[in-house]
Amino acid sequence: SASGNKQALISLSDKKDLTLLGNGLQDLGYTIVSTGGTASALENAGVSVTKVEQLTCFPEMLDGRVKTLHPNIHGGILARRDQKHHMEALNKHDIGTFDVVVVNLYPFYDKVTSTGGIAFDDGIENIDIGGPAMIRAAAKNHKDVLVVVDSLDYPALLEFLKGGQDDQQFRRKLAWKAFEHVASYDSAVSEWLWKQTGGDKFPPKLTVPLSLKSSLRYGENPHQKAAFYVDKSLSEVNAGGIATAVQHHGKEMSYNNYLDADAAWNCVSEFRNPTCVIVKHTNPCGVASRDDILEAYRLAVKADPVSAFGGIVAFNIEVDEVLAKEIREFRSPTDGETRMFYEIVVAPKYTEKGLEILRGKSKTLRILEAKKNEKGKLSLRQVGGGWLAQDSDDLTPEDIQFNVVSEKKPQDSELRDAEFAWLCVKHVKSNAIVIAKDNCMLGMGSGQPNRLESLRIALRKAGDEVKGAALASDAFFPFAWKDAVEEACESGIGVIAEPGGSIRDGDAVDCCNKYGVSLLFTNVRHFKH
Ligand code: 93A
Repeated sequence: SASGNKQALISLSDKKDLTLLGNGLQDLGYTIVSTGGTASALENAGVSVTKVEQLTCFPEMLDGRVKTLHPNIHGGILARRDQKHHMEALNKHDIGTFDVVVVNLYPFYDKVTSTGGIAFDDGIENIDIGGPAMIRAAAKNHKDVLVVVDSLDYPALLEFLKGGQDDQQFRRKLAWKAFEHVASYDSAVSEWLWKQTGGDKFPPKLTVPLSLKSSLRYGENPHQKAAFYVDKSLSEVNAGGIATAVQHHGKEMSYNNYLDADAAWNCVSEFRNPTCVIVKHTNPCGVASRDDILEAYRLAVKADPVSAFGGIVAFNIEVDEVLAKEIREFRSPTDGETRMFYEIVVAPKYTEKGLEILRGKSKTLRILEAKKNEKGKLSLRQVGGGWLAQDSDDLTPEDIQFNVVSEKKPQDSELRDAEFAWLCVKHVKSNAIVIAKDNCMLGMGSGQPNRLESLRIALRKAGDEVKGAALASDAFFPFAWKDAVEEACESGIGVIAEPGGSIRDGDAVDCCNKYGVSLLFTNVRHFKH
C-alpha cells in the first residue's frame, strides 16, 4: 500500500465468518479496507477498518450503486507488480496495492426466487455491478492478488498467508472459483431477465445455473467418470425431485441409482391412491395401488419378483413401522425363502420407527425422502454435438379422454383398469405395452424396437391373469390383423387403450369388434425414448 502495509479489500453481502476473516487478517498485519455495511460489521467485531470512501475521496453514491468503482480501488487491484510503469503510476497517484480481495455478491438469486417473488425494480437493484468488477479484476491479476468468494475458503486463505511461500496453483484455483461465481451470478440475472420478457417459453434459454452436488464414484460404467449437478433455476422452497431428496441411510448414491430412483419417483408420484412402484433399469416392473399399502407392496413385488430383486422401491405415502417391517422381511415369491434385496427405498415421508427398521435391513440400503417434482420443467437430452429441449410430459389422467371406438363398451372396472395401465405405460420405455387389472400391473414389455415383441413379453409376464385385463400401448398399432392387436385379442385381453391416429385405425377397430374387445382411443401418445 501507499503506507507500505499489506492491504486487504473486503466487501461482503453474506457476512458469515467475517469476524474470523477480519481478525485473522488483522493478526497477520493487514490493513483492511471495506464498504459501508462490511466496515460496520468489522468494527462491531473489534477489527479496525479503513472505509472505502477514505481511499476514493468520494462518498458512496447513487444509493450505493457507485461505491468501489474508482481508480483508487481498481488501480490497486489491477496493477502488475512486475511492470515498472504500473507501479510508478500507482505511486504518482498515491494508490496502494491490494494483496487480498474478499467479495461476495448481492443475494440476487435468493431474492428473485424467494417465496412470492420480487418486484421488477427490486430485482434490478439487486444486480451487483461493483462486486463482480472487483472479483474479475482480482481474478485477472491473481498472480499477485488472492481472490476469495466463498467463506469456506477463509481458513485456507489465512493458512496460505501465514505460510508465506507462494503457490500459483492455489491462486489459480481461487481465480477459477471467482469467475465461476460471477458466471453463475450473471446467468441467474439473465435467466431472470429472460423470464421478465414474458415471451414464449420456447425456444428456452439454456444457461441453466447448475451447482455441483457431488462427484460420483463413476458413471454408468466403472470406466466412466461422473458427477451430479443440481438445477439452481428451480426455487429452493419448491424444488422437488431426486436432486433434492434427503438420504437418511445407506451407501453413496451412484449414477445409475439416480437414474433409477428418478424413474421410480416420477412414476409413483403420478398416483393418487396409496401406491408402490418397483423400478429396474429405469422401467417400472411392478406397480400396484391399494388402500392397504402392504398389499400394494406385495403385489408390486409379485408382478415380477426376479426383476424386483435389487430394484428400487418407491411409495407415494409415508413408510411407517408396519410397512418397513414388511419391506425388511418380505421373502421372494420365487422361492418363498430369500429375503428381498433392494438398492433404494424412496418415499415422501418416514416415521421414526419406520426409518429405524429400514436402517436395520442392510447397511447399504439407500433410504431417500423426496419431494414431488415441480411441474413445467424443461427436459434436456444430449445428442452428439448438441442438446434437445422439450417440455416435460406433465399430462395427467385428468387431461386424457378415453374415447370408446369399438362396438363393445367397457365396463366401469375395465375403464379403471385401462386408466391405471395408461398411467403405467407413460413411464415405460418405448415401445411400451402394459397389462393391468384391478389397480395392479400384471406385465409390461419395454424398449423393444418392435411393438409386437413388447406385447409378447408383457403377455408372457401376465400369464393366465391376462383374461379380461386392460392393455395400454404408448403409441398406436400400425398393424392389427395377424399382428399386435389380434394377438392381444386372442390372448383374452378385455380392453385396449391406445392413442389412435394410424391410417390403419379402422383395422384395429374391426379386429377388436371381431373379438368383442373394447377399444379406447386417448388421442395422446406417451413415447419415452
Ligand atoms: O451497487 S454496486 O453494484 N456498486 C458498487 O460500487 C459496489 N461495491 C461493492 N455494489 C457494490 N458492492 C457490493 O456491496 C459487494 O459486492 C457486496 O456484496 C456489497 C457489500 O456492501 P456492504 O459492505 O455495504 O454491506
